Order: sequence, then C-alpha cells, then structure tokens
Amino acid sequence: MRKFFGLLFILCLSLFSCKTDYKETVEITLDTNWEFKSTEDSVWDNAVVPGNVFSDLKRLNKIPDPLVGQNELDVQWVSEKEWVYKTSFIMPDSILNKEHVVLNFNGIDTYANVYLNDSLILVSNNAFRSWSVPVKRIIKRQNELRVNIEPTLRHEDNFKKQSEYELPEGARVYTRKPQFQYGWDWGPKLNLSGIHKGITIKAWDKVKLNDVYVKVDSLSTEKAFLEAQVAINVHDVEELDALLYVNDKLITKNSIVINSKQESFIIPFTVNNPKLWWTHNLGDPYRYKISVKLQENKTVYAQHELMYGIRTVKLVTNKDDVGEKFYFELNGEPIYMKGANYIPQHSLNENTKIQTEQLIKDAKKANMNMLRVWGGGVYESDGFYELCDQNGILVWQDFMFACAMYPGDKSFLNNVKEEAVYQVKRLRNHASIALWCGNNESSEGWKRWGWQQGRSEQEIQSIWSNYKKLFNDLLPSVVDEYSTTSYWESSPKFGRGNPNYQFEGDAHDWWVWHDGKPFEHFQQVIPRFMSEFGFQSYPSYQSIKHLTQLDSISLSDTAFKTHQKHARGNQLIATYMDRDFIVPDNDLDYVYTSQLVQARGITMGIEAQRSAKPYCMGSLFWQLNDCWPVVSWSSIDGLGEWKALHYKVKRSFDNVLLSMGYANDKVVVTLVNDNLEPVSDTLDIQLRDFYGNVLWEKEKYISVRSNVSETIYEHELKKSDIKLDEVYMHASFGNGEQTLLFVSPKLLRLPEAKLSIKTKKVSDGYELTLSSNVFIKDLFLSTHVKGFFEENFIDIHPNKDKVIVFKTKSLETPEFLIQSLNKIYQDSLLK
Ligand code: BMA
Repeated sequence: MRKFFGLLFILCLSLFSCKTDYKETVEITLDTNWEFKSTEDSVWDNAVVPGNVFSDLKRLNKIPDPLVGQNELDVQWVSEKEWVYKTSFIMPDSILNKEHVVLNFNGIDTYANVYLNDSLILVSNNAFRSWSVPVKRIIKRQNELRVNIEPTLRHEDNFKKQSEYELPEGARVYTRKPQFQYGWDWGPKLNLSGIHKGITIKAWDKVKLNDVYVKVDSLSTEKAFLEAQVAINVHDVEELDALLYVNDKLITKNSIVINSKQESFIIPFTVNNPKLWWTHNLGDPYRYKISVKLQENKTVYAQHELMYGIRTVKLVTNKDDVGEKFYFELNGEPIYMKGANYIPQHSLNENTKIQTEQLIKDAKKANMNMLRVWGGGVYESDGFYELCDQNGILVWQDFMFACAMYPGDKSFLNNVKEEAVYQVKRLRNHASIALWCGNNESSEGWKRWGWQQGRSEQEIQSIWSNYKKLFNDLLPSVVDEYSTTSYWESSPKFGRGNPNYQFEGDAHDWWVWHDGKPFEHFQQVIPRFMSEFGFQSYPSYQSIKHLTQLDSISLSDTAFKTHQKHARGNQLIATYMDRDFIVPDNDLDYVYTSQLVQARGITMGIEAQRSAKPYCMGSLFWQLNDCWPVVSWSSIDGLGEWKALHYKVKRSFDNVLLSMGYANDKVVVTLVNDNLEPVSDTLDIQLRDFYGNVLWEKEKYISVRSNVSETIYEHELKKSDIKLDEVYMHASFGNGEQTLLFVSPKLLRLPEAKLSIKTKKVSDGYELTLSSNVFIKDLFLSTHVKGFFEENFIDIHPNKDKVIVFKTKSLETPEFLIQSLNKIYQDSLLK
C-alpha cells in the first residue's frame, strides 16, 4: 500500500514559486501498477500506460516486432481481441479531502468501458478526444481502475448493419481513430488498442483554472492589443483577483466578481513595441512568457503560464483574373510556404521526444517553414506544436479525415464536435497553427474516384449532404467559435482531373507518379499552392538491413517486399529510373539511384513552383517522414536517415534560390528571393567541361527586390556550339549555387574520376576533404558507423577541394563507401 505514495507525482501548479501560501490544485498521474490481458486469458501481465497492446506484447516477447520482416502479417490477431487494463492505487488525504476530484483520460484508443471500483464511469468511442469524469463520490482510499477495450471491428460491424448503405473506403470511417492504422500505401495495417495518452486525477477546493486562451485583437509596430480569455470552475468564492504578467512583469490586475460555478472572463492587455513571431527563414520566432494568476487577497488559487508568439496569420483566397489566389499572410506579409506533409512518426507510437525534436530540426535544416499534419494520421502531441513554435515552422493542420466519406448521423456528428472543440482549444495558443483543413482528398475522391458509381440518387444526395454537414457546417463553425485560425474545407480544392486545379485553391498533383507523367510535367503545370506532389524511393541501407534483419542489402528478400505498400510502387520507380538514369544491376547502386530519381523529380517541381511566385505560393511535397522502414515518398526514412531528396531540397528551399533552365538555345537564370528585403551580389556563371576547362564566363552585379521571383540573366547558347553531354553550366550568387545539365543524367558522358579523400578526426566526428581531377556528379558517402553527413549527394568540381563533416559519437573507425554517377556510367561502358 505504502509503496504507492512513493510513486505519486504531485504537481505543484505554481510556476512562480511554491512558497506562496495558496490552495493548490493537486494533480496525480496514474502511470504505474498497470496490468493487462486479453479477456480470454486468466493471467495478467504488466503493462505500460500510456501505451498500447502491441507495444506491451512486443516488450514481453509475446509477439515479434511488427515493424520488421513480415511480422505485420503474423500479428493481426491482436486487433481482433478484447483487452483489459487495470491498475490499483491509493489516494492520499491531499486528494480525498478536496471538494472536487476529477479523473482525466487524455486518450483512449478507442471503444472502452471504464470502471472505477466497479462503477462504470465512462464509455469512450473516440481516440482523438479527452474525457473528464467527476469521481468525488466514488473514489476511496484504495481504488481499482479497469479499462476494457473492445475490438473496433465489433463496433464497425454494428454501424454497418445500422447503415442503409456502405460508405466509400470501408469500415474505418465509423471509428474515430487514426485512419492509417487500417493500412495505407506507405504504412502497415496495425490497428492499435490501448490507453495511448496519460490518465490523471485532479483535485481542488475553490478554483480550478481550465483554460487560458491568448489572442491578438490587433497589431501594429508600436502596439499589440491582446486578450487572455480565462475559463475556471469555482466553488464558494465571490470575488477573485486576476493578475497577468508578461515576461514576469505584472501588466494588469483585475477584480473578477464571480456569478456562477463556471466562470469565464477576459483580461485585455497591451504589449508595446511587440517583437513578432516569424517563421525561422524570415526572422526570429520570438515568444513571450505570459502568466495568469488567480488569487483572493494573498491566497493564490491557480496559475498558468504559456509561451506565446505574437503574430497574425491568415489564408488569403481572393479572386483574381485567373481564378483564386491561395497564400498565407504572416504579420501582413505574403509568405511562400516551403515544406512537406507529415505523417505519424511511428506505427506503434513509440517515437521518443528526442526523435521528434530531431525531425523538426531536420525540417528546419532543409529550410522548410511549413509542415502539413495530414488528415489520415493523428493530431500531434503538445510537444510537437511546441517544437514548431520554437523553431519557427508553421503548421497546416488537417482534421483527421482522409480519403473516404464519413457518416452524418447525430451521434457521429456530436462525437466529432467534441473532438474538434477539444483539439481546436488545445492547439489555439500555438503560434505555429496557420490553418485548419477539413479533410484530405475526401471531396476529390467523391467527385473523381468513382465512389458515386452504382448508387441511387437518394444515396448520393445523402452522402454528399452528410459531407457538407461535417466539412461545411460543423468543423468551420467550431474553428470560428474557438479560434481565429483560417479554415479550408478539403485538400485539394479540386482533383487533378478538374482543370481548375491549376487556377484555384491548393493542388495535389499526382500526374507524376500515379499517372506516370514525366517529371517535366511539374514545369508545365503550376498550381496556386502545391500541397501534395511526390515520388517514392528506396530507404537508406540502414533501414533496409534493419527491416530485412540481414547484414547486406537484398532487394529480392521477401520481407523487403512487404515493406512496399503501393501495388505498382517498385515498377514505377524502375520506369522513371530508366527514363533519366542508367539502371544499375547491383542492389547498392539501385537504392542510391532510386533516391536520385526521387530528388530530381521533386526539386524540379519545387524550383518551377517557386520561380512562378507569386502565382504559386507554396510547395509542400509528399512526404516528410515514415512510420516504419519502408519504400515510400519520404525524404527522411523510418530510421531518421536523410535520403538524397532531403539533402537536395535544402538548396531548393533556400530563401535565395538560383534556378536555371535551357530551352530554345537559351539559358535562363531566375532568382527567387523569399527574404523580406532586397538582395544584391555578383552573379557568376561559367560554362565548363567535365575536366575543369572554363569555356565561357560572365560576371554581373545583380539586385533583386524583396519577396519576388525574377529572371536575372539570359544567355544565347546554340546547341550546335557545344557537346551537350560533356559540359555543364555553373552559377553562383552569394552563398547559393546551381548546376545546369543540358541532357538527362542518363546521357552524360561522365569521366572516370581520380578522387582523393583526406580524413581528419575532429571533436564531433570526421572531416573529409574530397578532391577530384574531373567533375563528379552526385557523389554519395555512406558508412556502417552510425552518424550524420552534413552534406551528401553532392557534385564535386574539378580541382576544387570539398570539405564534408561526418558527425558521429561512435568510437568505431568508419570506412567510407563512395558512389557516384560517374562510377555507374563507367561500369556500364564495361558491359
Ligand atoms: C496522397 C496522400 C495519401 C497517400 C499519398 C500517396 O494523396 O493524401 O493518401 O499516401 O497520396 O499515394
């Protein structure tokens, strides 16, 4: 009994000083003593909460790791069973003596009956909601909490039986849980159950502070007018003082007269000469510390502190001559959005805080200023948005609906309403939240994927009217009532089958990949905002070895094939590779080349879209990350390794981008300047052969206005005057550079290189100095030692040293493997 006291985690909610004499709210986390079993078993095993059944079984060696080999197929039985979790705990007097005791469930996945001391206190049916249950009358000194989790299938079957028709994309639409867990074209089918977020007990006497919502009313360089909306529960209190501090300085003190048990009030306040929050590429993501304290005389009842970025952000969609604009305005400035789509980081939710930190840092390193949290995944943890706030990255947040039509009955809509209110309120203080979007591709699917076929007119009307209830009424009104964030019904606005997709709204351009169009399509069709476009590649050598559990790379391994979820995936990679690259016949080079294919296509798209600014105002590629090791569209793989794409988008997303094209005997140099101030520097262009001879050169001082894309130089160059397959154009401007090839990589006559590598041990790894007698295209370094190459997949210019840092904490001495397109071309000559 006694041992539990040691495990209690009592939070003193005072963020100023615990010495103040006040009647604190006491909070305890119920994260110990948990056990679980299937309802068919009699033996209990220890469990981890928060967690899930798969992770528990894996930890106990009762199932193999579902994310490696073909194990996914062998563990499907887990989702079909009913599971029960229980814990026993002792309540200290500090809780029992309080006037109010509330049990909070921050996330249960999904259909559960919850019993406290044999009283049914909660029936849950939504993994995206939190639940608060008053338990003062039930809670005792010695308690047992039991959570029975039923398989989703049982409920989905019932819903199906009650429904007059089947909805497109199957039973998953009935269950409010991450939709990708039912299997996706990049993810395994692992339908989790469990208590996936923490359970806490909160106890209080007189005042409980429920929420502080800070919002910007108006903004100028001299003043930010803000308000803090405070929501509290009160008991036996008539008047309170509300104190508001900014960066620890007392700004206002108001006296609040209490009229009811649930009170909410507004504290208006002003910040002079505000330092605004900016995305990291345009300024400092500065945040103020804002604190609210509630007290009666000198007794402090509750306090709350948050880090708050002062900014305004909105989506602008005014009509124009062509169609409709689509851009984000941050602090009154139109901003080009550069980034990627984000999916859950781990199929079993086992990603650590450090891994999330790393991923956000990696996004920032690659010059991304927006991530789209995609609707088939999860509303991310508070920590995720906190990291985006800190790092100056905006978030396009989908509601969790994807690629399907959803029910519209009252109980489903009420359930979604609770979910939306909870999530919008939870995230509204984050400076990073730029947009709430209703769903991913549901509207496109309904209009263009044949979902209406074979249905009666009545059914069609009913499904579409339910869609409208959800995405045109319910969700926008929740966003409007509880936040100042813009709302967008569906991503994309039009499917690519509708020609309007180029002129209005955001676009998902899958002509490349799904429809097999060549990458050059990205240069020909440019939408107003590209919110999805992508191409698959094979993951890193480390990921392939990990998932096959082999010491060497084998692409024919059957386990490896389970980790490609797109039916035509490998074939499409092969087809595109053959168009532009020599197809290697060994697995190592094949993996390397697949990554170059992906990087070529996506950077081609990004550069065309950015050059078309301000017509196009965003490039978010599909997809940033993976939820397991897999062949997919990601730029960072399931083990966190950067693919060629991630290295290469860093340059393509740079604030100042030099872009070059060659058509009709003319080289055109474009400069995209995303900075909010002009840039000037010397543009240096050289036509070189692969041996370092400069065939032509030009230097010119260039100035470009702020926030524009401009053609800065044009040069006549007749095809007949050069050997297109033996020369390249190199341009530099400030720190930026660009290489233009005149033919596809497949046709380059790349010479054999004499490469010298000098390796020097430095404090955090190794410094490699590379130099070559000839031009080397896409040199790739890898090693068996765990670490990170600061740069990779680079071009080496003749007789010019290139220094690359390999960061590692390992004590092992690395051996470096080197691959390049020169080597692949030279090998092909020997065949
Ligand atoms: C997009 C996404 C996902 C999918 C991806 C690749 O449209 O919304 O549904 O994984 O395409 O097919």
